[in-house]
Amino acid sequence: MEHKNSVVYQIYVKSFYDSNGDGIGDLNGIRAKLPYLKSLGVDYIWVTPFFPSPMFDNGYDVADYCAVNPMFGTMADCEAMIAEADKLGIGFMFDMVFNHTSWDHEWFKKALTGDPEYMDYYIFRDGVDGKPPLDWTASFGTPAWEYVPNLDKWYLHLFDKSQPDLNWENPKVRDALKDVIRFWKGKGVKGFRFDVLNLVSKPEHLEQCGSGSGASYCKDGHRIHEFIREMVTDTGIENMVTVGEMASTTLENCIRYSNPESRELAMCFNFHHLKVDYKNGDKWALMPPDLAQLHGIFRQWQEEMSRRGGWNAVFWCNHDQPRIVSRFGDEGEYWKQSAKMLGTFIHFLRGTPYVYQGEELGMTNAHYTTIEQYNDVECINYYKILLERGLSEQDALEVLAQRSRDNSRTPMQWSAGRNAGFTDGSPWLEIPANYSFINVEAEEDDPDSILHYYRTLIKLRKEYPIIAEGEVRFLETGNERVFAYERSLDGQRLTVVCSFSGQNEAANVDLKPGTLLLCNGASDQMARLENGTLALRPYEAFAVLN
Ligand code: TEU
Ligand code: CA
Repeated sequence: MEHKNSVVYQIYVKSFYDSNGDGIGDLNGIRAKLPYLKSLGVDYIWVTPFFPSPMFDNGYDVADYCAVNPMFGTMADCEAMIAEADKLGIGFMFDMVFNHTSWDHEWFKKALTGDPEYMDYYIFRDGVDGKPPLDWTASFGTPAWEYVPNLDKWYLHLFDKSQPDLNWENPKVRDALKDVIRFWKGKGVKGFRFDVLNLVSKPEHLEQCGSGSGASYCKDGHRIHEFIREMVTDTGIENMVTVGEMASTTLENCIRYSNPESRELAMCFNFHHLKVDYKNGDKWALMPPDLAQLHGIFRQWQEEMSRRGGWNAVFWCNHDQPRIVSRFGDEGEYWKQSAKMLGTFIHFLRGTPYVYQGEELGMTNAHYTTIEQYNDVECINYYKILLERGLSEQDALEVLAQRSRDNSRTPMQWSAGRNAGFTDGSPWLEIPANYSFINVEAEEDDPDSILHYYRTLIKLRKEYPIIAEGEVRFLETGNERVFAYERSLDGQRLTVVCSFSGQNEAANVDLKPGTLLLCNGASDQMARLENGTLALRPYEAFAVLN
């Protein structure tokens, strides 16, 4: 399958490139930067929602699935963007937010007038003694049910209250969503990303659920595989690049979602590896990453998916995650080495790698120090919750500085010029000061840059089939800070070693002499073998082919 050999680049449109000086990235901005993306070597671009939206969740609250938000451009701009990418051999993947609509969507507006046909597009229930039908919390920290006085009913929203959940039990809803896929397919889109797709099948006996996180009751629901297969086969997208965002899913389900035999999706995102620094599973409680756990998760998922025919998206970054170099790497002395090491680890794994805008530059967290600098609804809600929990303002801001989704949403750093070359106007979100040296222009000029290293990572996948197709096996290194794995194909072997440590480390890896495909230091700094033990420099990474 073609997607195994591909690399996907994710664009957060609002922060990518502003073509008209209003401080907001737009579709013509993407168009203008297509040559840059071509030079990077990526095959697909996943672009986050740019559809009409009141923007309570920055576009993940869609008011019309088949139109363009004027803030981002016009349908003509969109068509031109698709056509120009096509000429360069790059395909677009559009982001389908099908678990919920915006409350500004015409379906929901009709539902609110009491029209029974449209009320059945959503999940309305009676309350219990003036309280919501269930004591559920939504993902952004609020209750998951909202009261509508004129209907005397409550509706379910697993995210913001401006994002009412759709009722997938209603075949009219499923059919309407299929039309959206057909619409964009008709415009020449080559693939789709499905937002929180594994939450769409709600529990059969909703009223009997317990209390707690609403999403935890809805994940991988009883009709989920049926719904996905129906959507995919009815719209004829089985052979396109499709990826489902699967919140808190299981390995078992991910294999089923992505195994070609089940005719569901090409691949899945899951996030288990990005929770290893959540204290007691709480995103808003800080803890250094548990590397043993991180290793265990990768080992289990990689090996099982490989053995049983599943396929995953492999990634560190997206628009919901803090920047990886700030998180599992080092922003200081080992900024370059650690960013390259993290890229190496992901790109040689079994799966389709995703690069999130700016990751290829080693962009860092935002380092905001006041609540006014933030924009995202989730972190603004949680700031209040953290204060209610008794944290001081300073401690709450420290948590946000590490966990806010805005860390990844700061504008793309194109140059050391005004506003990092992102806009001529004033940027909608503040740009970190380090754009003076972390930017595309500077890194184009530096042969040793993170940007050039990512280019090489992407190119190697095209040159060595073992990277796309090989089996994977994790190796015991005897050091929990040093990860090693082996890919194998037709008698060939690729050994990848990555140190997740800011110190010198020793590790046991049975390394046979071979061709050094890539390493993140000067070659004389490459891992040294002493009596069968590897001596590794801080954040050292390399790959050897035998
Ligand atoms: O995210 C779904 C999701 O569960 C998260 O990644 C979520 O943002 C995080 O767990 C909160 O801690 C998707 C989109 O990627 C996100 O931007 C949207 O806000 C969300 O769905 C709702 O559409
Ligand atoms: Ca703009």
